[in-house]
Amino acid sequence: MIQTIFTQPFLDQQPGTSGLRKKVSVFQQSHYLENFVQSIFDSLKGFEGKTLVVGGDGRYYNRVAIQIILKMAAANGFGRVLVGHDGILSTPAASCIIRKNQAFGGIILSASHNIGGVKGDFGIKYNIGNGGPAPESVTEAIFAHSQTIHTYKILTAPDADLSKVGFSKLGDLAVEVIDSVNDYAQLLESLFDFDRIRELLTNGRFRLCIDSMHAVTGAYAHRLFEQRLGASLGTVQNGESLEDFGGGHPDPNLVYAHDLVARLFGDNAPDFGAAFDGDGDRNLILGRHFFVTPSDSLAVLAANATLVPAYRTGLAGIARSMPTSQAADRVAAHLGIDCYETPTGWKYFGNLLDDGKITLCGEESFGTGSNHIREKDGLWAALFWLNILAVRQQSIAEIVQEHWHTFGRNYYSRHDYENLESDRAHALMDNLHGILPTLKGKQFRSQQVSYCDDFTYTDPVDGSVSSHQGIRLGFTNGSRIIFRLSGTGTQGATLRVYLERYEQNAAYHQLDPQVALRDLIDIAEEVAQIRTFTSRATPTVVT
Ligand code: G16
Repeated sequence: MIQTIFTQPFLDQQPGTSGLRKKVSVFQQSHYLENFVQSIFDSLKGFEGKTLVVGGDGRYYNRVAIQIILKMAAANGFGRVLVGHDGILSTPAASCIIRKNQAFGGIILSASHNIGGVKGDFGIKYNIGNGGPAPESVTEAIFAHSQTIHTYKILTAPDADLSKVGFSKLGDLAVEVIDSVNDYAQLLESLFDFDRIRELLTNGRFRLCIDSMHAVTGAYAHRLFEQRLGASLGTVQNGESLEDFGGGHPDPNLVYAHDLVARLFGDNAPDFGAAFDGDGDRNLILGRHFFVTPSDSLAVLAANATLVPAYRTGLAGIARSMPTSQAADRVAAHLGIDCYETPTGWKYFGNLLDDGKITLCGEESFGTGSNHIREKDGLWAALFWLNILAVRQQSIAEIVQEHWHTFGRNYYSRHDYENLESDRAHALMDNLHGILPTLKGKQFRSQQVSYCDDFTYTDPVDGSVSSHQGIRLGFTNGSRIIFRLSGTGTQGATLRVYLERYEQNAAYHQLDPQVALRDLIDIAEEVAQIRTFTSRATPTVVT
């Protein structure tokens, strides 16, 4: 039976950089999830009888939420849902499945790299039929509906059995439980030279270490690296997916992926290490005693793309988010292709990919991807690197250093001040806004400001305008400092300070980035008065 339930709006259901993310306890309030799901459905038109893809990263509350969503999809008139086995789909796999089945859209349950468990975070986002995150026009409509909602529809029925691959029915809704890995693994296999990668991984010399951080990629990584590519058993560490990610923080950076970092920077280190986040779309790439920044990773992948079967004929263009370093721009210029600068958020790449303007895209926040799906893709990035290594037969450090030699090095770092009092973080940003008009032409230490603004993006495909996307301070020598507040946190506010300096001279390519960026770090403090506004002397996380 379809029931119409009366409810009242929650005023805090505005999607952030990537969907709605809140503490589990917030989602557990009566009607909270239901209101948001109904707001999604009420914002869409023409889905009656169509297919919806549903899955999540397996974090705590995934199972409960999926059953609610299935019953609401049934009550609202979807014809079919494709749902991952046990409710599990990595974000890239969900994107792949939406595209492959020409589904109307998908609902992905994840709070990405945020901590999980009962006391952790939960999240939900809607992806459109191209497989990518809903654009701002849709997320704004969802939020608007959530502010006036007074009823939602749900089917009264026993839970669907998601423990077996197969078909069942919920009312008139066909429920198809699919293998979480198959389609996605096949897609990746079609892009890369698996024979060559297998040769590399089984030559008895090359050593690989993959860290799934007890998050969703465990099953995917076991299947791809150990079963399909012949890497030895044990290559995938922390491969068992757990609802609380084993108590860890599934954010693949130098701080939170400490196990992997310790191995790759320890004695007798492996040749290659990669880690992925909660929902499998982020990646960390390490060589022996070598960290590849996400910005450099995008640039190196672009420069070497023709070594990989899927990109053999070249790239249409590249895009990077505004705070990502300009290393990729140099490669694009060299290749004679366009490079687009978008706001932070994968959703801004969708139109560029759909329109064929770009082939590769990436962000400083450990996200890299291509036109194969419409989400960033952690395992794809690791395989891309392995394909390059298999062809070039060089180490990661050699490849990156050669890259710097050819293109120059964009020293880069991000300083995060997490869990700040929201008012104080906003006061800091307001102050920056206030002084923006006075900064142009000013000299700070060795640097002169050539431009300063609050970044506005006009989508070249549909003309939509996104403003207030971060404060940029550009200097005459190409260095940049960017300030923005994170849109993915669930507690207080997080200030991100992005620092970039270009160095062409190879004699200066081996500096510690924190040393190379010292002047800019000091200027950021001087301009933004971080200590005064936040009472913090140092950042929480430096990557
Ligand atoms: C999300 C978005 C990314 C964005 C990142 C950081 O990643 O999909 O595009 O770069 O958040 O956003 P912020 O700086 O606002 O915290 P994920 O992996 O969390 O979905």
